[in-house]
Amino acid sequence: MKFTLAPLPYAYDVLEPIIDAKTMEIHYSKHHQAYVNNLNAALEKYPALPEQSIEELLNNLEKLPADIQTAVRNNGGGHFNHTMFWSLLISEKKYLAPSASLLAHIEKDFGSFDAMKEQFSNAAKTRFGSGWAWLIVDTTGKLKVTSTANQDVPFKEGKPILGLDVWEHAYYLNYQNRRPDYITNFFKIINWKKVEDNLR
Ligand code: MN3
Repeated sequence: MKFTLAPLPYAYDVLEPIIDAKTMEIHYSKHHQAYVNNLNAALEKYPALPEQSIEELLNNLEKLPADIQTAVRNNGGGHFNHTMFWSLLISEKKYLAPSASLLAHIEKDFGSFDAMKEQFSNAAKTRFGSGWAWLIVDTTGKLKVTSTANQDVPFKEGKPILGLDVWEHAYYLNYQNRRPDYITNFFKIINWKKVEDNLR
């Protein structure tokens, strides 16, 4: 079982000035690549493990040999989360707002788009240390905001459809300690079409 780093779906500088090219380059080619390498290194110890998707691995950590569970949780989570994160960012204008049906779903579960944005932003601001803020859909179809520490994926709460990396490596070159500004600007580069695809 071996995972690979998929090509970034756009150039490093395409999200400037919200996410600068240097941050994108380091984040993708160093941090994400390291998660993939470390995940593969852990799995290489057990070549007889059955072939699984990254989601299957992360949903069944307790079935893995005990000595690689933490490495797979951290690095497999890092691989899954970053792959999703890259796909959710966009500089094109046409998907920068949710469709009418997605907006209706958000309004049903949060009251308004702004209420969801506020909950999400608060989750991202108050996640202490490193982690992620999430918009998820639970098993009943309800949208919820949550956050996780480190590279944990919120599969136990539901399916993630939008995630924001709030590790300092994601924003420090450009924003230093201004995590709230990074969060505000993130909402200007969300591909809501992709969020809706994740919901289906
Ligand atoms: Mn990251």
